[in-house]
Amino acid sequence: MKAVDEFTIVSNRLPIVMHREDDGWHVESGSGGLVQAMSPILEKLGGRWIGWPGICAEDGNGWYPAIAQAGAGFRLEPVILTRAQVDGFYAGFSNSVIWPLFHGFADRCDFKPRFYQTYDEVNTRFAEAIAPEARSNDFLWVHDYHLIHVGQKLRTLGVDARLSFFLHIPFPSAENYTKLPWREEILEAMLAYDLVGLQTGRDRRNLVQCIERLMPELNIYEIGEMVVVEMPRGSVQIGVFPIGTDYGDFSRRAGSQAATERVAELRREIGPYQVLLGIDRLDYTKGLIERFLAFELALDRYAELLEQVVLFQLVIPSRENVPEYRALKRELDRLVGRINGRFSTPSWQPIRYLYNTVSPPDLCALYRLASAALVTPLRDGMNLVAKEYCACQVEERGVLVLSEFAGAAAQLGEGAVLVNPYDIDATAGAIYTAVTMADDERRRRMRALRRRIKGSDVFWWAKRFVDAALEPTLERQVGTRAGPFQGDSNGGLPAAQ
Ligand code: GDG
Repeated sequence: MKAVDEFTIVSNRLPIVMHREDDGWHVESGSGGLVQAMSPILEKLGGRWIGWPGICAEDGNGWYPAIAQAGAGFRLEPVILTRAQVDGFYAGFSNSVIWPLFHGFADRCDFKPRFYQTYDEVNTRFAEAIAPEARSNDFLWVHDYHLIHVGQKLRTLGVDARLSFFLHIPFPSAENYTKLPWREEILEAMLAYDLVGLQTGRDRRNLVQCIERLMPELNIYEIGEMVVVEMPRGSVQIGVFPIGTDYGDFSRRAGSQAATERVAELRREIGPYQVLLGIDRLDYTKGLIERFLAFELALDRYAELLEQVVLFQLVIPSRENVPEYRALKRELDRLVGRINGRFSTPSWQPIRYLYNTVSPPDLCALYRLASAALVTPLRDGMNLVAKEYCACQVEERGVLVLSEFAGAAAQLGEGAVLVNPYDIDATAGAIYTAVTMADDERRRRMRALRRRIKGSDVFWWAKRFVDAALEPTLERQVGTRAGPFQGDSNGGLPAAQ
């Protein structure tokens, strides 16, 4: 394997949250899937993390000393953007074009040309921040849909390090992707990396179909676990790398004495009911409306659930400056009010709804306490909540109700109760199945899920990705025959993808 001088992680947000108080700026560690996944790895390996700190050029630079002191075992390098850049790049192109399109919601896209221009400009800013310190032997790993163009910009700036990219969200079908006015530009930018990683085999099939359709002159074939696309400057590998969670940490925390005490406290606060748990960022892709409707239908249909179950739904505030998200929040508030109004009794309220974040210890205690987790997104790259829930189920009594449209379903389909979240009727039935499932079946399913999640945790994921980037299939397999791309590979992973 090639020696690496330095690891560099690049993502839209630095893994911190900054806030100003009377005595100056303060830094806290951030939340979200990417932070959960990357922090332990960089803490272990050292290096630098480059990203936007969440504050704008207009806020002055009094925050700088606070950032310089933060970062556990790695350097944090902020990319400063103006408010207008953040608007066009983050709220605009990233979250009003790529996010909806890649999750299959083309009619929610706002294809304003100025959004794309700002996206391109901000990606250039990122590349300019990275390039001066980048060396040939560095490992540069760019994350997610906000920064697809960074690799191409780095090449233009003469950076010759190996460049890798991982897409945390789904890659859409060619039918949806080709609606994008900048479809060639985005695809060309993805093919400027040496390695492109996707969450599932389905995402990779979609990407390859888009390349075949929009760039028919390119040669595409399969070697080992990788799909290889030959580009004029060299070949690009496209791999399937389902992201995992830090299983060991979650299960240790959930099994601790502190968690046992917190579970008992929560039990006293919530009451003697079976807890159905939902934990999601505020987002229309997470299927929250459909989930509440399914829960309402279950209460209507199965009288034995009344005064027996509580849906504990935590919604994490997110993207509140995007109008779509504000409208979704209003709709959720209305729906929760209606359902609680319809079914509550003096001693029981069917939905406990928190629009907030909780501390990591509380998160683990909730995961351990819940009889079932409702993870029912309409589309999701992976969904780490599904995996964290199982990691924390140390007593192996919980049931995972999982959408077939979450990337996690490709790995966890056998142990989970799979649902089509658009089918409100069937989801209501799945809720009933979960609540009434016999103990031995719960244990059998949860044990299988935990084994699977433990064996493909976040460190397994990162190692597979880094190995693939530093020792590409083409070098590892000199002499083996390459086959044409068949379109049905699951990337060498054991489960159907
Ligand atoms: C993207 C993709 C993909 C949530 N609430 C609290 C809290 N969290 C943490 C969870 C979990 C993370 O946030 C959410 O991760 P997800 O995977 O569910 O979703 P996205 O944020 O949309 O992430 C997704 C992921 O990237 C990784 O590739 O799986 O498909 O959309 O880790 O634990 N943490 C704390 N308090 C909370 O209140 N401490």
